[in-house]
Amino acid sequence: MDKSTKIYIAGHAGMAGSAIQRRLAAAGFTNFITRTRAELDLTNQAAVDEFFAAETPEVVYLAAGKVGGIKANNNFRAEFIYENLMIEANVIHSAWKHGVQRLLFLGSSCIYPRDCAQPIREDYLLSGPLEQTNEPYAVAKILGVKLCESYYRQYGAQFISVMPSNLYGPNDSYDLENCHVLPALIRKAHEAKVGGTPELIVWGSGNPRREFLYVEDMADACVHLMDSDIDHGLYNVGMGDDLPIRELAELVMDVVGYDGKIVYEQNQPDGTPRKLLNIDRLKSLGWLAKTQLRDGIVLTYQDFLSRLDRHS
Ligand code: GFB
Repeated sequence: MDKSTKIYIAGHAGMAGSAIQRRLAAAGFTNFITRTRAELDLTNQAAVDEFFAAETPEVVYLAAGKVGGIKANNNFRAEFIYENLMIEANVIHSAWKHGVQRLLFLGSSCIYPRDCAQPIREDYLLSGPLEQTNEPYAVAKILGVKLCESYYRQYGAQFISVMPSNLYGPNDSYDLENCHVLPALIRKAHEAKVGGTPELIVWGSGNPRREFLYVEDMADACVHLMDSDIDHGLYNVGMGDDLPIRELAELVMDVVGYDGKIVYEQNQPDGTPRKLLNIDRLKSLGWLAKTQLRDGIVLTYQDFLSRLDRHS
């Protein structure tokens, strides 16, 4: 792909979108189009269409959306389904209408059935019922996959879908009520260490298993896919390995340097028991994740500390 290709990154301020922009910039791309939420409301169809007509991007990375951890997904069900489906429908349709050459849509591993065989292959999509805590978000993300597939099958649009496992890394949210488990544990362990608190609260039983992917690796996979000669399809991206939440908590505590006692808050939801992705499809295109979980947590904790410094 030409380094002057005009690239629109929807969601450039978020954890995933900002990592994609950094990765593209490192690869020598320079011609980015970005809009803040205040400048362009992606749930507004007319505004999105006007934007595409005026800017005519050649390539689109669709990393915008309403995201959050298990509790946010469960509590704000209407916002999660409405905002995500509107953003996807508007951006994907306008991208096709205004001649975008290639588009990458970012989803999530929660699109797959709750109790499907592990590791999860791409063709298990729609083979069973979804996990209840995030069903609205998952349905919206499935819609994105099906939009890309439909515009490819009817019009030949080169729209690709990428489903990462649980992401973590720089620029994450640390809002304890609404964020994902890994940033939550970093913040809780850090505050417990600094405050001399003897216990660390972990939601649920600690038994669910999760696969974590460092966001810079996810961005690398996206750029790799967009640079390959595939023109459509659904691709899982993950480490190929998972661990129980109780082991994750121990690992985070070790990195942070806190050795208190873990207390499980059993009235909080566990969510899906396991969602390990099969990554053979992406592997066959010559891509593998580079960042081991411990190394990624060390880097993420450094990012957390640097933001504390900036805000204090
Ligand atoms: O990361 P998380 O919120 O989302 O939670 P999901 C993962 C697991 O960690 C659950 C447990 O079993 C939580 O109960 N957990 C333990 C905690 N302590 C905490 C804590 O302090 N905060 C949080 N947040 N969890 C989300 C989906 O599912 O994953 C989204 O809701 C999306 O749709 C995202 O797919 C990647 O992995 O359960």
